[in-house]
Amino acid sequence: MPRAGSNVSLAERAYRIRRHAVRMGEVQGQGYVGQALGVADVLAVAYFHALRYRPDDTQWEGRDRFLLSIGHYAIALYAALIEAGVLPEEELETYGTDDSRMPMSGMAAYTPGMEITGGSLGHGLGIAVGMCLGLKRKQSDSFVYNLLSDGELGEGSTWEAAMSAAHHKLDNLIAIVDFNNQQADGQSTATLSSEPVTDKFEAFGWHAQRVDGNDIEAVRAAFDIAKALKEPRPRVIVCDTLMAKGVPFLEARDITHFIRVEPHEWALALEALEKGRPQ
Ligand SMILES: Cc1ncc(C[n+]2csc(CCOP(=O)(O)OP(=O)(O)O)c2C)c(N)n1
Ligand SMILES: [Mg+2]
Repeated sequence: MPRAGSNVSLAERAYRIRRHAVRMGEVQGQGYVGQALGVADVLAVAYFHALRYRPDDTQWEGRDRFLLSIGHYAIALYAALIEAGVLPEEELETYGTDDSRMPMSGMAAYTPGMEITGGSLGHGLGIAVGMCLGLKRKQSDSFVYNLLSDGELGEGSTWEAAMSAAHHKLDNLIAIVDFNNQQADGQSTATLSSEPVTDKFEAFGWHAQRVDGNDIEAVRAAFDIAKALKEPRPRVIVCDTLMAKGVPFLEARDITHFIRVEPHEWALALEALEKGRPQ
């Protein structure tokens, strides 16, 4: 469970997740920092409101599984796992270096709390379906969450998994799409549009919601609805997010898939975050 008795707000958690990510970016001088900043609010709600887990026992059988399809978003998950007390904060200094438990692309075998290795895009939802079936067979009440990207909606395997999840009535599956409308070559909607996304999931038999993924209260409400729903079908929450949210000079860039900044600009990014820190 999230740390007992904690009265730290979700907004403060999101701020700290962003700060950890920027500090990791600084270690390497570059990275997928924009994704981490964009999805920080969703991760704060996931790790400090929705998920059931034990920070000191990441293999605990009763945990909810959080599957990161998108290996390049590992920096975002490390930041959340640091904040959740799964990984020590000092370790972020090793991000992306040889023998680190925090490689630039997420590896399940390296990092406690990283359930799958997800760098080859479009496989997370299929793995989630398998896990959901296995958990049901064990009569577990754990949920499987799969964070996938809007770019992954262009993969046929995602839709095969979506069809299969509905066929098997997987009410223990909650997919979260980080819809930042960016993928490597530019806007997702201009590259291969998946719109209207919620209609598509509904047509596949899912319960679908769409929220502003940078509005913590809206995200929290959507997670609550997805968890409480008494319908035998999988659920998806499409979260519209802004790449690099919280650092205006990075938000303003056209291409934010992989960010490089001048050495002195990391301090400016931390200052920008501090300005937006919740009171
Ligand atoms: C199967 C597969 N195809 C292509 C890639 C190369 N690739 C890495 S990230 C990426 C962009 C995918 O879109 P999204 O995850 O939405 O990007 P972001 O929002 O992080 O910019 C691509 C095409 C990959 N990792 N796996
Ligand atoms: Mg994207």
